[in-house]
Amino acid sequence: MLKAYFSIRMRAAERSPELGEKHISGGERIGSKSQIEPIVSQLLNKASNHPRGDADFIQITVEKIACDRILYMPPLEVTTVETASIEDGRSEARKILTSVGVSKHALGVAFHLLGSIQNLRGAIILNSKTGLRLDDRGLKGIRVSRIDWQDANENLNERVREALALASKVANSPFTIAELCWSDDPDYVTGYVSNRDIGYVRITPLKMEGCESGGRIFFVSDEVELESYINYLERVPVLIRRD
Ligand code: WAQ
Ligand code: MG
Ligand code: MG
Ligand code: MG
Repeated sequence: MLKAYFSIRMRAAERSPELGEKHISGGERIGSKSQIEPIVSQLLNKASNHPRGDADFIQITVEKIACDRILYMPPLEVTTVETASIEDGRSEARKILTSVGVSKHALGVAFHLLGSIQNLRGAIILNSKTGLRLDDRGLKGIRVSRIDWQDANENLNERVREALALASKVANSPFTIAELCWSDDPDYVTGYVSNRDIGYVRITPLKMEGCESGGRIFFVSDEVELESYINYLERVPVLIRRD
């Protein structure tokens, strides 16, 4: 019998007078039946004591996935660029994204969005040439889900492990030109740019400490088949493993 796998997802929010609902934290994991309990506990822990605030709503979803649909792929290669200032960090990110075909205009849109939105739950899909937003999800965005490492004991900290798995899944789609990310957590200033050719390029710092704006931008090609792209990101189960 094939081993059963479960998608285990968390989202935490706080009621906020200004924002209505403020996004605190989210998480997505895949595990076998015996891993459900420790994973739920890890996700609950992640939602609690969060620097974005005190969650007063936490939702955990556990859902069986068809294991014959799981795709396996290797992680992107990781490099780190340290710069002297946020300005330098962002200009490094722009330089790299330009080199893989993202237009100046699309970069302007992307940096404006990530520098101003403080309450984004998922990612924004932008046409890499026109900078037009292609998804219609507003602040919900597109949440990459059904993603994890096959082996939990990768020697990386939890945040990097999570972000690298996500970026590897995103980069694996032929429609992805590149991704730009920095955290919405006020205490985390490292971000990254990634795609299948450049790998996962961590850049630090990309934002100011104390700042709650951040998110993810997926730059896509003109050829994108939006529905199938979003279905891949949200629903196709992916386990990351080294070859
Ligand atoms: N799918 C799509 N977008 C997401 C997801 C997801 N599964 N998870 C987070 N986001 C978006 C959402 O807009 C969040 O507000 C934003 O990204 C930031 O999420 O190598 O920690 O979990 O040192 O705060 C990158 C660098 C850290 C890690 C990113 O993001 C490293 C990070 P956070
Ligand atoms: Mg989060
Ligand atoms: Mg995260
Ligand atoms: Mg966050």
